Amino acid sequence: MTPTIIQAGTAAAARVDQTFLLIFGVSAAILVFITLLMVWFVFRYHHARHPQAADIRGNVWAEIAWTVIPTVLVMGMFWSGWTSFKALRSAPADAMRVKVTARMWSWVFEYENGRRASTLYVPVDRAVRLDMTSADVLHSFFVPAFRIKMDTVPGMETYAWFQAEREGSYDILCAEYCGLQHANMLSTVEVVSAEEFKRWSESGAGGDEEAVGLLETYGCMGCHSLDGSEEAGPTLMGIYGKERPIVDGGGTRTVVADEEYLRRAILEPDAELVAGYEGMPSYKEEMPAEDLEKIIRFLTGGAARDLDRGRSLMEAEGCLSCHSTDGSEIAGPTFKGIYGHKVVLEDGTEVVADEAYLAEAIRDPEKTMVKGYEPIMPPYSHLNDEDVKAMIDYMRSLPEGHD
Ligand code: HEC
Ligand code: HEC
Ligand SMILES: [Cu+2]
Repeated sequence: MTPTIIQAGTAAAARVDQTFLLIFGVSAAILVFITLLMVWFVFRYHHARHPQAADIRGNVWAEIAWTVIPTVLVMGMFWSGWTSFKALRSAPADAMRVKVTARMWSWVFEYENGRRASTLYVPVDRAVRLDMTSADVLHSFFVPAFRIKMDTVPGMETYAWFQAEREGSYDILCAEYCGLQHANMLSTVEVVSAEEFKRWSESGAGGDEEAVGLLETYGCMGCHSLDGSEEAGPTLMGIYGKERPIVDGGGTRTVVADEEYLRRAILEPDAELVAGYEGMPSYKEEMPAEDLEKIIRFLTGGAARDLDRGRSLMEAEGCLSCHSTDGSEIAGPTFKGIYGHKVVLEDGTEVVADEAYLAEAIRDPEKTMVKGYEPIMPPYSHLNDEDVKAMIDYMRSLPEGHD
């Protein structure tokens, strides 16, 4: 196995690496020096060569050397450690601020203009300060490429900062075991150009014009509309999060159009054919990854998102890390078919999941404990009526028996 070293993505990360290499280098040199010295002593002072033990006392030069050299080395390591620690902890005052909320099992990033997302978009070459907290238990925000790792603590604010030097996508992990889906508490930092970031944060989508340009260039618009009208292919308006009927043997099955689905629809259209349509050409060979990402970002953002506000809210609030929309069980009951369904509560009573019940279940989950589940759902009392309604509307759009 070859060890992979993730290239440092910030100047501060490069200093952390420097400190690490310095301490490692000094330790390795001392190890080699002491080992060789010991071997030499064993050889040199073997009793065959050195039958008479000598009593040597006092050597000013040796004492100076073994005091000064270690002091210099230790101070050097301390200096390097201290300055790189300072670089990691001193966020510039003019840094862009993003609020980070960790919860089981997702990250929410909230920008100064109120925009929320579950992926951290930031402009390149701009300092970003993250003010972090947790909505439930301890988590730890970890970006290996930036060498930052900071606990998020309920009821307390912690911070971290970075200034990315290169555009690209960097992993975010949770580094504090936080329950069942801990390993899936993943996201990314998307470092984009200043212009692209501006467009993303203002329009709600990453580079709409550019993406529409791409849809035209690749000929997608010849078969797909963005305004709801049907052409040779289904409209792409509001496609994100929609349920799609996919041909399966003689019948159809339902797939929710998430990011992966959209990617597959473009790269391997034959694998999942939308019922009622002829096939579509594959773009696997001709579309570079960056164009694909721009199109996906467009299809999953902005206008498309507004049409499926309920779903995107639930994504941003982390509901979908505990609740599925396809009937499978995660940590909580699935949302599929939940609306109008009979629910058995912990005390044995039965209720029908109408709007009032669902709203209460979201805002005050302890009051409506469903039988057979752990009381791990955090209260969402901060959501306004409109947001709750949007979520419930989305649940209503997931009727049972559409597999
Ligand atoms: C020749 C016409 C044609 C072209 C060109 C075309 N598509 Fe399609 N597309 C279709 C048809 C027909 C379907 C439905 C059948 C299927 O699932 O393949 C479809 C399905 C899709 C879906 C899934 C839609 C859904 O309702 O679930 C997406 C997403 C999509 N296309 C995106 C694109 C993109 C992006 C491009 C350009 C890069 C493109 N298409 C180019 C005809 C086309
Ligand atoms: C940490 C995991 C977790 C998160 C995050 C979470 N839930 Fe839950 N949820 C649960 C569990 C477990 C239950 C069942 C126990 C209970 O009733 O509290 C539940 C119950 C519910 C119920 C009642 C379900 C039923 O069958 O009656 C609704 C509605 C609900 N959640 C909606 C939401 C919404 C909306 C969000 C996001 C705003 C959300 N949940 C976030 C774990 C979670
Ligand atoms: Cu966690």
